[in-house]
Amino acid sequence: MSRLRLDRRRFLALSGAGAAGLLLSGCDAVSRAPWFRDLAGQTDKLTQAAQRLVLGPQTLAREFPESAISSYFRANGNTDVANGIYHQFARTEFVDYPLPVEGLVSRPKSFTMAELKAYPQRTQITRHDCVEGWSCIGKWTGPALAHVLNEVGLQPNARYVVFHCWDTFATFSGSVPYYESIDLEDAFHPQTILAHEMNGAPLTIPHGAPLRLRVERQLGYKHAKFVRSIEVVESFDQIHGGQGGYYEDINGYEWYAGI
Ligand SMILES: Nc1nc2c(c(=O)[nH]1)N[C@H]1C(S)=C(S)[C@@H](COP(=O)(O)O)O[C@H]1N2
Ligand SMILES: [Mo]
Repeated sequence: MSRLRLDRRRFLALSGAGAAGLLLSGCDAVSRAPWFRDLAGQTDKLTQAAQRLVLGPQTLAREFPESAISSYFRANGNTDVANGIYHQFARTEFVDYPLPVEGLVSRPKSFTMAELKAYPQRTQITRHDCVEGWSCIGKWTGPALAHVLNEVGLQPNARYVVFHCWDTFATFSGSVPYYESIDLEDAFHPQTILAHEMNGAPLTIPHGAPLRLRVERQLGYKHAKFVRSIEVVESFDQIHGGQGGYYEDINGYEWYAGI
């Protein structure tokens, strides 16, 4: 994840001023910028492939002892949902909450919370790293996403798993929903869970009740809160801004946000 960002406008200004040599010398800030890689005809797969070459596909994110759990875990991004249907579910502690899983699956299905809780549960104490520069350690519990995907069965052309969320952000082009996506390698990773508990208690609304993704090898913005539905796709070109996530579309954040 490049923390040093240079936007397109500034880059063009720089190169206009004769600083194109910067580019040829392979300046890191420039060559790591997402728009530059697109410009160069490459994609996020570069980062992804490089990280996986070094770490191997099944590397686990570090897990911590109970004593390391942060006494205060910051809630970030949207901490509530402006949607009446969502709040109807909230009023009854989400007992009737449905989780539809659709798209390139063989048996589309709407899961109940009871079904999700009936799968083997995984509990993991991990560090959440936000791109803004803060971290907190928390304990998360939920079924591996793999159980859900195996139940619905993936079609041969399935490549990405998209998480549509209940909350929205106001942008210049109107109100847009939060969403995120991951590839199948992360989707089937053992630490990728649909968490319904945080620190041993049901997930609170600020932290994404009743279900939020934990995808532990990536930065905070990939961890979709308030998951409303899951869609399996071959490409996310046709979904919202086409970059695979809200922050990817709006802020140019990298799709693969490896820590
Ligand atoms: N639906 C939704 N998911 C989201 C966000 C959001 O605004 N809406 N913010 C993201 C960001 S930037 C971070 S750091 C984490 C914050 O999770 P927390 O509130 O439990 O700390 O959620 C991520 N997932
Ligand atoms: Mo974040």
